[in-house]
Amino acid sequence: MKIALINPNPILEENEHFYGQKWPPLGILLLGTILKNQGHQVRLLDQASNGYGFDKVLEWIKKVDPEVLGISAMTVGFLSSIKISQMAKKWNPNLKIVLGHYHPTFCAEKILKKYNVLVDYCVRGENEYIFSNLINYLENDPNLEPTDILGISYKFNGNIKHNPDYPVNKNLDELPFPDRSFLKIPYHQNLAGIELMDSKFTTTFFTRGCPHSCTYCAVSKFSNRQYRSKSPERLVEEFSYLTSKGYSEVAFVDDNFSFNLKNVSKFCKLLKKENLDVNWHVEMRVDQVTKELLEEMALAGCKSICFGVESANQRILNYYNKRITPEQSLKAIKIAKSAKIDFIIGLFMIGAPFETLSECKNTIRFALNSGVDYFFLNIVETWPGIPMWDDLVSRGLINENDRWESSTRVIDLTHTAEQRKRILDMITQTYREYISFKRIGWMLKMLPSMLLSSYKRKVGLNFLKHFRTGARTIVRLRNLRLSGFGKFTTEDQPIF
Ligand code: B12
Ligand code: SF4
Repeated sequence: MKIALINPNPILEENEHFYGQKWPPLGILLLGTILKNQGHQVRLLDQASNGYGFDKVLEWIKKVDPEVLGISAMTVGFLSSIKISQMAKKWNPNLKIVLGHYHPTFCAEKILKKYNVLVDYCVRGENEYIFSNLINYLENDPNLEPTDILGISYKFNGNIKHNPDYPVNKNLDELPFPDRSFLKIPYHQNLAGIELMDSKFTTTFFTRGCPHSCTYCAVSKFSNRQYRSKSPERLVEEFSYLTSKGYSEVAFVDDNFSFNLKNVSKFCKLLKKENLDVNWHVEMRVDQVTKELLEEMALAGCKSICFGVESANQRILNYYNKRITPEQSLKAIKIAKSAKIDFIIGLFMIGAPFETLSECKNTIRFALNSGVDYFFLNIVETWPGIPMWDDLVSRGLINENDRWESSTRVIDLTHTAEQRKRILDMITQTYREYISFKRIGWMLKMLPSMLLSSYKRKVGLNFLKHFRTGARTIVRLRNLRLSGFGKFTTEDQPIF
C-alpha cells in the first residue's frame, strides 16, 4: 500500500513560533521502517521541523498520493492534524486517515465523535505493530469489521468502537533500526533554536516506560508504568550502525534512562570498548545520580545531561509527585560537574495550580544559582491523560469537554490576569538578562570550562562559525513573548 506519515507542526497562527528543538520524529520513523520492510511504499514528512505551511503539506500529500495517511498527534499538534485531515479528505474523500500518538490514545472517543467524517481510525498506545496490523487489514479485508485488531478505535455502521488495548512492546531488541533515510532534512543538535553542532544528529532510546507517576507527565498512563529495556549489547550495536551512517551526536528520548543503573553502566563499558566517535545526550532524574555512574557515562561519550529539577519549592514538588527535593537537585548538578559532564541543563516548571508569585520567583532564583549551564523555564500546561488534568477536572477548574482539543496553561485557570502577567514578565525578563551579550562577566566565568572541554570548545567554534544566524536567534529569543507551552508570539514585532 502507499502510506504517507506526517509529524505536524503545532503552529496554527501565522504570528506564532514554536521554540521546541527540531528532533527527528522517531515514532513514525519506526512505523515507516516496519511497513517498508513489509513491502509497503512509505513517505514521511516532518512538518514540525521543516516548517512547511499547510498548503505545502497538501501539495506534498497530493504528490505522494497515498491510500493511507497516518498523522502523529501530540496534544499540541492535534488541531494541526485535524487541519491536515480536512484538507486531505477534501482532496480525496477515499483516503483513510489514521491518527496515532498520545492525543488519540486518550481522546479516541471524543475525536471520532467530533471529527467522524475526517478521522477513520485512532491508534492507541505505543506498540508499533498496531499500525502494521491495521494496514494489513486495510489491504486485505477493508469491508469487514476489524474486531480483532487490538489497540484501535474506529467507526463501524455509525457506532464508535474501541478494541481492547494491544500489550506494550516487551522485546525492544526485536525492533529494527529506524531507517533515517526517510527524513529529507538534516538535523543538528540545537538548544532553543541555536544549533550547537554542525555534525549529523539523531535520536534513539534505550528503555521505555517509567515506574513513577508525576502529575504533569503522560508517560505512566501511556505505557501502564511498564519499564522495559533494550539489552546494552543491542544498544551498542545500534551506536556502531549510527556511526557507520555518519551520525556523531545522539540524544536519548527515554522516559527514565537510568532507572536500571547496572544496565547503563554495562552499556557505558561496552561502548567505551568500541571507541566510537559519538557524543550522546540524556535526560535523568536527580535521584539516580552517583559519581561513579556519571564518570562512566562521561568516559563513554555522554556530553550533556538534562535534569528534571522542576521546582525549588517542596510543596510544589510534592504536588507534582516528583519524589525529589531541591537539595537532591543541587547535589546532582554538583556531581555531574565533578564527573566532567560537559553541559548540564536544568528543566524547570513555573505556574503550578495556585503557585504563589514568591514560589515562582524562588524557582527562577534557584535556576539562576543552581550551577547549570542552561535552564528551561517551562510554563505548566495540562492536557488529557495526565494526573494533573484529572485533578483539575475533579476540582471543577477545567471543563474536560471544552478544553480537550489542545493544551491549557494552568495559570489561565488558577491565576488572575495580573498574576499571569507578572509570572510571564518574570520569565521573559529572566531570559532577557540571561541570554544577553552584556553578560560579559558570565562569559568570562565560562571561559575556563570552555577551554577545558573539547565539546564546549566545538560548540563555541560552531557558534562563531555561524555567528550571524546564532546572534539573530539570540535576538529573536530575547524579543519573544510566551503564549503557551513551547509556543511564543512576536506580536507585532518583526522577527529579525
Ligand atoms: C523526544 C521527545 C520530544 C522531542 C521529539 C519529538 C518528536 N518529534 O517525536 C522534542 C524535544 C522535539 C519534543 C518536543 C515536544 N514535546 Co515531547 N517528548 C519526547 C519524548 C521524551 C519521547 C518521544 C519519542 O521519541 N518516543 C519514542 C517513539 C518511538 O515513540 P512515540 O513517539 O511515542 O511513537 C510511538 C507511538 O506514540 C505511536 N505513534 C506515534 N505517532 C504515530 C502516528 C501514527 C499514525 C500511528 C498509527 C502511531 C503513532 O507509535 C510509535 C511507535 O511505537 C516523549 C515522552 C514519551 N515517552 O513519548 C515526550 C512527549 C511526547 N512530549 C511531550 C510534549 C508536551 C512536548 C512539547 C509540547 C514540549 C514543549 N514544551 O515544547 C513539544 C512538542 C513538539 C512538537 N513538535 O509537536 C509530551 C506529549 C504529551 C501529549 N499528550 O501530547 C510527552 C509525552 C512528554 C510528557 N511529559 O508527557 N518532544
Ligand atoms: S516525568 Fe519522568 S520520572 Fe516522572 S513519570 Fe514522567 S518519565 Fe517518569
